[in-house]
Amino acid sequence: MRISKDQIQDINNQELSSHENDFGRLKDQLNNKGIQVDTILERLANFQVAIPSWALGTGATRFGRFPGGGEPASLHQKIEDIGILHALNNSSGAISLHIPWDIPSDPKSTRELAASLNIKFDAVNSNTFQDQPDAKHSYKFGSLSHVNKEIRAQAIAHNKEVINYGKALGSDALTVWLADGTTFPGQANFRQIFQNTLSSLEEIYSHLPDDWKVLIEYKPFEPNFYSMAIPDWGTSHLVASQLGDKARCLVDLGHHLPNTNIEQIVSILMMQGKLGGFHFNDSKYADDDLTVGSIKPYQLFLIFNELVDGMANTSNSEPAWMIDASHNLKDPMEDLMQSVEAIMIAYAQALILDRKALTAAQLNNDVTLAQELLQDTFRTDVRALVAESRKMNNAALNPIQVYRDLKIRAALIKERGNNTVSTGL
Ligand SMILES: [Mn+2]
Repeated sequence: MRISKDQIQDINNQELSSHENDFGRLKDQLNNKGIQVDTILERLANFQVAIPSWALGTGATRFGRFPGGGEPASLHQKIEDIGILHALNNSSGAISLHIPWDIPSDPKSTRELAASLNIKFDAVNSNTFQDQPDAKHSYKFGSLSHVNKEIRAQAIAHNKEVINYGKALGSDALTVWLADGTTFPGQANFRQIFQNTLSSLEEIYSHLPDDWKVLIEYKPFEPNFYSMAIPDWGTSHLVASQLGDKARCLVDLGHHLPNTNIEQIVSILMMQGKLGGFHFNDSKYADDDLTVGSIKPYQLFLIFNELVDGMANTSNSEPAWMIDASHNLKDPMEDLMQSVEAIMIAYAQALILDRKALTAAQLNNDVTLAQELLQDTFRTDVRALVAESRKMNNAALNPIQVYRDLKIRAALIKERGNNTVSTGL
């Protein structure tokens, strides 16, 4: 199903005068600080966050899954759902495919459908953390790091196949996240795990087209609980450096031990030109995959502060942005809209920060002023700014409200039924 610009405009019109009051006030406030509001609106409008192909269905914990109805049953239905999101929020103009959950069997028609909805193909993701029904070998004891060369070869071939699918769709990056590691001390030799992983990645790297990147994701624990093959940004950076310029690190917010200073990692990776991808989610304890900004919005702002600073002051090209969260309780579409909104708010706040004043405070060791500048920015309600950037592009002033007013979930259930199950987690 699709929604029209007219449907969105009709609902926007009911909110228009209230929005214009809010935006007018904020614009005056920002103008008084010498901030170029038009430039910021343009940057917000251009910012696109990829939706992973598996995120449109209800996720699950290891204890159970409670599907919500009307889930997309095919890749094309998933793209249609992202089309609805993008029409509503103007910031979801990309999809990130997970293979083999979403194999594009007819790339031409898939490309045409996505183009008609103004959706691009972001990084493609390989999956060697599950065994596939037709697989010759099991990944129970690892994939790219496995002690058995034949099993490594199967995992390497899978990654090359994923690159080929991505090429057919116009993607330009491969994301590799490995579940490889050990759960008990003594299970394997750390150096051997690293060397096998690196040499497997070298083979995959040699299959990358010239204008492609491979993004190396890291995670400290889970599913393995003693060691992971690529546990942290240092190992990811080591691997990416050894592979070459087309290899970059990928930061996933949930893939850090509690209280890790992620903004510092972002800053240093960008200084090195090595931050290639970014996965958004939020967490209270570990890799909880919660809605972006639902637990630690100030941390999200501090991270965006470094991302914006890095994009302005380093040669690091813009990372591939993706939401990597699981939607177990809420309607996945509503959850994704909340996540995108949180991202846009943090981005807008980072854009309005007075960076000159912050630099001056840092050079004067004025710790109090530095904190005042950051917190004053974080406490500025920029929601009207984000809404205005949507309005300028005929998207919804309030995406969730329009989604609910148009009764989109009910229409999807009517179209697809209550029992469709989306491929994915
Ligand atoms: Mn991730």
